[in-house]
Amino acid sequence: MQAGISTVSRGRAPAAGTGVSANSVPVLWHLKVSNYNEKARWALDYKAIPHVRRAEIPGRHVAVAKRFGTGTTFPVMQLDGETIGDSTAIIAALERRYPDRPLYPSDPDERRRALELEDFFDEELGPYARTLVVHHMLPDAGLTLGAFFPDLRGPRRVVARAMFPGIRRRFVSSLGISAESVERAFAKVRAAGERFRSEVQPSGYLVGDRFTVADLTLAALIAPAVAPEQFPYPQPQRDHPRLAPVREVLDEYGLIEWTRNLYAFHRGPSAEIRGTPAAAGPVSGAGAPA
Ligand SMILES: N[C@@H](CCC(=O)N[C@@H](CS)C(=O)NCC(=O)O)C(=O)O
Repeated sequence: MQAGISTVSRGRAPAAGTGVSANSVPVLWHLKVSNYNEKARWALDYKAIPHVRRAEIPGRHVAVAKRFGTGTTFPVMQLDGETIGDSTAIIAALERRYPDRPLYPSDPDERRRALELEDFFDEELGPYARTLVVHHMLPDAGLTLGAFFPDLRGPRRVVARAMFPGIRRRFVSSLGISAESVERAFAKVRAAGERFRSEVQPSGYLVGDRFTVADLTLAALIAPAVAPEQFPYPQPQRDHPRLAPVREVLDEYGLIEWTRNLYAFHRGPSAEIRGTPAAAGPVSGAGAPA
């Protein structure tokens, strides 16, 4: 989504139970595995902005986002009394509030190109890369649960495994996974690969000769398929044979190596403030996977 047109709620009270004022440090409501959530996290970490993270369960997050009044998607960020519900708008707000270590180029033409590429990959790649990752994981209950519900342990994991056929159906229906949508997703990922090839500069970056929001967006959106070492949460799909068809397509365009290199050079340490109370969503009730 283009900067400036996402939903923002102003002056909302901080979520009950967070123990953190929405006016003190940024609070990121996120999903650990998700590509758009990684995009927002990476921006916070790249700029070394101390922040609090609240992880939600995939599926349950939709109700949480609705309660915030920002739409139905995560990530959602609380910053300076505003609640922002879109990764592009989150990065735009961070750029304004924390201009150091800019992700936007200072040159106006380069800036326009970087924002255009961010929007292109958000709209034309992110949802399709997600479809392919989920589709290829779903036949394997352990792999899917390990990636999407990394905090499930012991008896809760046993229950989730028993309920997995239902969980799988929810993933399929919420993402609209079918033979046609998977075929279309492969075509979209190929088209994004072509765009990458035509835009990448001799520097190795998409715009000019330094890391920008365009690089961050592309790498974050395919990170669940590439599973780079520096991804901050468990990636049981790393090198997993089930994901091989997705990796093969990305590899045709050099995107596996490019993403791994970007992560190695630019995905620095986390700026998360740890030790705050565990996730306590503004909505109670059991999570409904994806
Ligand atoms: N344009 C949004 C897309 C975010 C998005 O699609 N998030 C997914 C998780 S990866 C989601 O929350 N989906 C729930 C829904 O579509 O209702 C952004 O950039 O933040």
